[in-house]
Amino acid sequence: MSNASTPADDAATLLERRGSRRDFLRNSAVTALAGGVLAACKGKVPVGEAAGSSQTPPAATPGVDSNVSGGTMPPPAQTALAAQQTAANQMDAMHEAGIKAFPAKTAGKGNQILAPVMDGKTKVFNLTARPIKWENAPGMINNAWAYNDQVPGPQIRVKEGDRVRVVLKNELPESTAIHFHGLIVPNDQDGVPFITQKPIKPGATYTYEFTVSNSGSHMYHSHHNSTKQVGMGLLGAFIVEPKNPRAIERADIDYVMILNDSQGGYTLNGKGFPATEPLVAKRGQKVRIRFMNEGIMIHPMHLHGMPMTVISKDGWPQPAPWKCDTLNIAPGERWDVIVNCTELGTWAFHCHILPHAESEHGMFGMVTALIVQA
Ligand SMILES: [Cu+2]
Repeated sequence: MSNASTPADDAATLLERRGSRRDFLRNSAVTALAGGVLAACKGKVPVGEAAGSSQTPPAATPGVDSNVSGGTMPPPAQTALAAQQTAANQMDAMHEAGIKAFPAKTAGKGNQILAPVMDGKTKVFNLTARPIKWENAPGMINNAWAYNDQVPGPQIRVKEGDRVRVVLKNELPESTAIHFHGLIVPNDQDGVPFITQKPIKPGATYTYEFTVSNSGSHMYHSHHNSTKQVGMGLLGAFIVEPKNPRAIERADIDYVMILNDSQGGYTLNGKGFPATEPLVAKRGQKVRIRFMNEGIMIHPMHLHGMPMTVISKDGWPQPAPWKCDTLNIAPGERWDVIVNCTELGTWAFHCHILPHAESEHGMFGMVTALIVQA
């Protein structure tokens, strides 16, 4: 007889693992919630027991398996189960460590709002593109190309009707150009080398200027050698607030979530879990999330606990708002949703292409959480 466990053993073990995993996620999410970085949440959500404490395997009694009801088990099977439990404990410890580290501190923060310099009534945004080092996840420091030393680049936020000037200084080792993705601009401001302009050479400065006519969640990014340049970080949000907002657009919290999947790995706003930023709201608040995909893959973003109401696609109002819990964000797309934060707790929020979010080593990449506090 081999040491391999029977199908029945496997099923029982699997069920136990699933149960432990549910407890683990629930307990550790709350543990993370109660942790230092989110100290403000302390005491507002019941704190469960530490996840690790439930992972201790039962004491071994030769020939008796306390986890399989009503049965005795020959010694070889018992040995196999003990080995499985040891392996499970090791795997679970890695998962727990990742959750407990969330939200982990890393150097650098992208998507920070860039204040314009006023030139008369024109809002001037100065950008410098250059190579930097960027910490995508704790200890994971990659070469990046960035606008103003941020990945994503600084957030440009203007109002419908504004006159905008973007001045780009190229300190990259190759030519570049900026495309204003989603904005309706004069053709010669569209930022595509050899279609609407010459490439901006290393060391050169180039000026774009236009009046913003369509509101919504837009982007700016390189349109030159773009697989590399956008993949390395030359991208950012370009938000245009409408002159006359719809009632459904009113939100207490406005959150931009830029997805990317290239040189820096799977990231939300330039960071992979556990260095991603949680969304924190009070119960009853409305959160607006502006999804933007600057990557090369689709990412179905799934929010646990509460539906998302889709209000806009690529900046354009939807004919009627519609609800979902998983929203596929394709490259280049922007989707605006409203989450009515009705349910207390820490809710996982992640890409549902699972290899973008979790491995045997635990969660990574496109994972964050919506934390709803009392
Ligand atoms: Cu994904």
